[in-house]
Amino acid sequence: MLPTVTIVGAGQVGATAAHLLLLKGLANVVLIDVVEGLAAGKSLDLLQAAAIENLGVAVTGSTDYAAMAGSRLVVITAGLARKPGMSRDDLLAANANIVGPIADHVARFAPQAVVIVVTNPLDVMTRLVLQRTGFPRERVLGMAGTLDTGRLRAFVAQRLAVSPASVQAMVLGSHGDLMVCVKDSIRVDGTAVSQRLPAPDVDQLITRTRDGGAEIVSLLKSSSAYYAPAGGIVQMVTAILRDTHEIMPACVCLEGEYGLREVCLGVPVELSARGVARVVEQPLSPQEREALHRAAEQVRTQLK
Ligand code: A3D
Repeated sequence: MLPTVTIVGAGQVGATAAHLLLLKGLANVVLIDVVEGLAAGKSLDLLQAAAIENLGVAVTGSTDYAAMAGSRLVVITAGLARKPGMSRDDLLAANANIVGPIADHVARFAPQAVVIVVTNPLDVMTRLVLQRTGFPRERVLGMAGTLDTGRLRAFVAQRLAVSPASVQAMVLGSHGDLMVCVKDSIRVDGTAVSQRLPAPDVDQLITRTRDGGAEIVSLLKSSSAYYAPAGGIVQMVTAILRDTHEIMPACVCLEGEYGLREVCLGVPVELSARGVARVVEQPLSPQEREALHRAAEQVRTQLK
């Protein structure tokens, strides 16, 4: 029997992630949204899309948080998204008021679930969910690093006209201006990117990655990105449901790793059936380490 994944927030990111999960035949999906009829309507549409693909998956939609009972994973995509001119931090107060109560519902109805937080500002919301659920840190993760890494890999692959499958990278830190792109981690067919591109070109691709969300917001105007964010969610969900032990970046509460404590930040983690099997300490240059600590300071300030 397929496991159940609940997605709270049936908007652009949530519904797209549901679609991808179903098409991959990974899970049955429960969609929950406060807007009457939205989750129910989208789940019917998704059920029919799955039938066209001959997939016998279950999809239901509800306004009732109790519908998440028995879920293996809960993904939180509820909340406001950015509009042009807004930073992710502008969403802080409004989204904390949405995500806090949702975390209480998760603790009540899905006490054994692994939670993936997506709502922005991501690092602060992940910490909020960790505190409000009281779950161990292994079971509360934030999704941003898989998205940011995907963006960087896309730009490098496009620039060099190679397959993204040939490009490895690791983007850490905070989801925003203080993201930390580990330059030594960028490799093309196993070779350091510095051997394929001049340093200013690499820096330009890193800057475009950092501003990747804003670039899309300025084009779409009425919403932020959702296809690649949904892909980032499904990459993490796949590793957890299939117990792959893959290493990928995720936002997790640090307990001494990288010299940081009691702050949620993007770092490489090994993902398994129980969530985070291990935080991986990747070698960083002094500048990258300092940038990670600066990101931690900013997240702490926002938390206050
Ligand atoms: P949107 O399409 O507006 O969907 C949000 C949905 O949440 C709407 O359908 C709302 O009705 C619903 N909602 C609001 N309050 C509640 C509630 N209390 N319970 C259940 N549902 C509720 O936005 P979106 O899908 O584009 O983005 C959702 C969130 O994800 C935003 O905060 C974005 O900033 C964030 N986001 C994060 C990333 C990261 O990489 C971290 C990427 C893309 C979007």
